Amino acid sequence: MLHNPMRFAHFIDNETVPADGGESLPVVDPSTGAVFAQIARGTAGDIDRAVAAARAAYRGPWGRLSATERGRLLRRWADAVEAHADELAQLESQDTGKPLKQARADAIALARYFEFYAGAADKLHGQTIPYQDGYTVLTIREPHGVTGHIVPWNYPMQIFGRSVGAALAAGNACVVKPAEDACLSLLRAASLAASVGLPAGALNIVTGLGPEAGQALAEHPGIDHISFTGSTETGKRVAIAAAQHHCPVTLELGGKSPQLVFADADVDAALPVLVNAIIQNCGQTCSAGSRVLVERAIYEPLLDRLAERFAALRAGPASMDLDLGPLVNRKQQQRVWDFLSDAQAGGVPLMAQGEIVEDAPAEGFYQAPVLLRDVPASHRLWQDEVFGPVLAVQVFDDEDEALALANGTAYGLVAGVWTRDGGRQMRFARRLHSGQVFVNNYGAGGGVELPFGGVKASGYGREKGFEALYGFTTLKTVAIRHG
Ligand code: TXE
Repeated sequence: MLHNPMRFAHFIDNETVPADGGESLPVVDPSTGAVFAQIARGTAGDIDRAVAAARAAYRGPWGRLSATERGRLLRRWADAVEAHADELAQLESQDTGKPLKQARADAIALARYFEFYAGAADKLHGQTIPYQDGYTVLTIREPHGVTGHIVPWNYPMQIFGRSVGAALAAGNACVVKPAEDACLSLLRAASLAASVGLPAGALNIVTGLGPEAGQALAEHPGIDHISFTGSTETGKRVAIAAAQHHCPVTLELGGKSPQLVFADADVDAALPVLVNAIIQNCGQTCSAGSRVLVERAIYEPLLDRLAERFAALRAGPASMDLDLGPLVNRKQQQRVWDFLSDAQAGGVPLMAQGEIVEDAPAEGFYQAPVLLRDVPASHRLWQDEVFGPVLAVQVFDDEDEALALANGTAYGLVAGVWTRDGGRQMRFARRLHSGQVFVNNYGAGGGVELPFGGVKASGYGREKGFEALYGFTTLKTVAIRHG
């Protein structure tokens, strides 16, 4: 059997494989704080084995498939994921604490990634380039070979889908290291891939700790490209390890994304979006809209309306499907508490907060959503990623000040601007320093088709959309002199 409800092994060569060192790690349910499963604790030996399986697949049956056949396999995988969406959602919801409806949306997004890349697989092609007389010059897009994928715990299915879907469509064989906090849905999705006929070795998953299995993957000389999503610090470590063996890297490292609301904005449309952008997944979203900047003329009334909404929000167990589930683990909960005590120490005014429902287990990692106003630009709550349901709000007087505040952090992943003024929409679309800009909406990371990634400390390279396929290929130029 490929999937055991209590003990989960690695997935290598379409088989379940126990850890090389025989050790396992506990899996904790964030809603209760209780251990409910065990995963294999991967070692460098397990990574070796997975890389060898991927290399053999790349040189063998998987590498010989046409782009159209790869696309058909991804399409069948998409259908299998959709058919098992409830089961995948259940696993991911218990594993991460996200409310069931969010987990179900993520399972559907996983299927959608495979569907998108299934269609794109045989539409990725090179060019012919006009050159000197007597030459024909063409470019060929080739897979890197064996790609490594280090996936975080906040959106395991979505991040796996965008990265592995594109890598496989482009013809690579993959080795995935999910986060130790959230691997169950990915192991199940891999077994579905095997069941629809994905050749053995094309996709391998090694579970385990970041500094062990993750580091071994980043350092492995048999890895030809790494895509990493996670913290800025770990991203740097991965890039340094990859540089030792000349391995290209795509880094998606989170953000401190602003939304700017001008006095002429449609505030009724903006309000639910402003709230959802910070509470979705309990604020543990790389593209969370964690800062809101408001033009002075509507500052107080908008704050009042935000406060009313925050006060009505409820956090509770994932299975209750409330506005928020728990945070993923104790470490993340402590991180949010540290930010909040700094806010208190710095005299940042608390405008409103939601509630944790009474029957939420005391050992769960809950955090009520918090609204803070007049947050100084110098405060770490304005500058650093909290990765929790904490919204920082500040006022501005004119476009220049709004832009300086919005761009004035180390990050640059996503930004939103709310205004009816067409000229201003374009000015901000151009001048906001970030990988995505939303005008009169805020994507919060959604949009399978939309290239996604950051500037500055938010990383480099692009995932999602057609653009990701360029990242998962290398370009060869062929110059033919024929006279
Ligand atoms: O991240 P890590 P953590 C941010 C967020 C959060 C903070 C810390 O602010 O509060 O990071 O979270 C693997 N070599 N984001 O500690 O360490 C690890 O096993 C190779 C933003 O969980 O970056 C996991 O699979 N891999 C973010 C992945 O890296 C290593 C999502 C992410 O873990 C490794 C998550 C190593 N030495 C956190 N050490 C986003 N951009 O959405 C760890 N890992």
